[in-house]
Amino acid sequence: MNTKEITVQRLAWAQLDEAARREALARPAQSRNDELRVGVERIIEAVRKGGDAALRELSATYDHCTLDAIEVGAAEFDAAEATLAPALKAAIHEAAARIETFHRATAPQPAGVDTAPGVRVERMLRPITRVGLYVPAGTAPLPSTALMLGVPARIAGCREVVLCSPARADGQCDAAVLYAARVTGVHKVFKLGGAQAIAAMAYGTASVPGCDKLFGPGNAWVTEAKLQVSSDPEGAAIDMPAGPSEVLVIADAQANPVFVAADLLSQAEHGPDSQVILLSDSDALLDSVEREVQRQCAELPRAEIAVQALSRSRLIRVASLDQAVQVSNRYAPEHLILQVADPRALLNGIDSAGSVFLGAWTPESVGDYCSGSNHVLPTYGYARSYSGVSVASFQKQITVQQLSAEGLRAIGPCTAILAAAEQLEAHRRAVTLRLAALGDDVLVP
Ligand code: HSO
Ligand code: ZN
Repeated sequence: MNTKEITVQRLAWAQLDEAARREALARPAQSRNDELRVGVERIIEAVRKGGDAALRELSATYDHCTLDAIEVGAAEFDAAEATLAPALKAAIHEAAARIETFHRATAPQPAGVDTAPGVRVERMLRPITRVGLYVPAGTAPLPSTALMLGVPARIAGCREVVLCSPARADGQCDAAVLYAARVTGVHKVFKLGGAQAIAAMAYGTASVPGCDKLFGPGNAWVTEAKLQVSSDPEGAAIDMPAGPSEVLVIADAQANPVFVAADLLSQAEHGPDSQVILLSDSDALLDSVEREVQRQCAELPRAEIAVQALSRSRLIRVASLDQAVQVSNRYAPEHLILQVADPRALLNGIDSAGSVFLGAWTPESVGDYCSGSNHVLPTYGYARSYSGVSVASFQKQITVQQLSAEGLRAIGPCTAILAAAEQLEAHRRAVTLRLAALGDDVLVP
């Protein structure tokens, strides 16, 4: 394709006023329009009322496939496996092993401490019982997402792990997605996509178990459905609000423009609404990356998608790398790449980002697949307040406390005084009548 028409906006941060700076870091608008909202409401309603029959109808309408069984059976897993190249199967195992290593090492640990003599306070961890994983399979099926969700769910020990991924028109799911799901030990896989998959996992049908929490990326319909079921107490919790994928690269004069351009394009090829931003203190680097992006983009099979994403992307000249860090924190990118001479020197200043990639030899793709970190990350500025998926996302933290008589003597008066201040007399008495039973003079008010 002719990629000469690629125009990436060039800006100089110092010359922008506040409104222009806001505009420069604005994400492509996510329209939560009425059509989408009402369309998803209808699908959820249909699944709640019609169960499996509704799922078959909706799959015929939206995925153009006729489903006999909604659940993937053992023979289908075997058939899928038989079609895969040995190298791909080995890569899936290799990636799963490193994802497991990192997620085990970073899993929360139980904790306990005496906060006063005779006052023991502990935190124990329990898996969320039933979890639902969504693996998209639109223009690019993502077996890696099955690994990123299935591995931490298994480490957490979730009792029922359900996975949905849309079937193609031939009624089958992507073979690599099925293989990856099996490798992670997911319990049940369903050939379902879109809002109907989310509705099925949130409310349950005869075939699909209802789940306590739903995970994974998806298109606007999936995202809207996740938002709707998460605001219904009878629905399900969700991992995070999701938006289109994005990357912000900070590069200095010594950065290799070929590498920088490749990283920008690897994010741009995800979808037309993906966003890529480059910040540099070097005009020469910005020039050469712009040329490289044109050159490399022309060679990509998904150039058309990348060109659309690039049309909303920005190359921004900053006065210094410190200013680049400030701009990055303000944007709060899903992925942050630091292609600078001393990336660790910038790391201390980073406050908000989903995942950070340091130096010339760390393409973002390795985090997408197999370095071990998770690729389900907060987008759209949610990195200001959310973290990526981890083992903790699949767990509940339950606190436990036990006092001896000595412990109650130590902290009972503090409780009683605070309860009196809040005029909650029953709270106060729950303490004072015990202290009286211990034979203590109850001097607290
Ligand atoms: N970069 C995507 C994840 C992904 N990339 C999957 C390739 N496959 C969002 O973090
Ligand atoms: Zn990616």
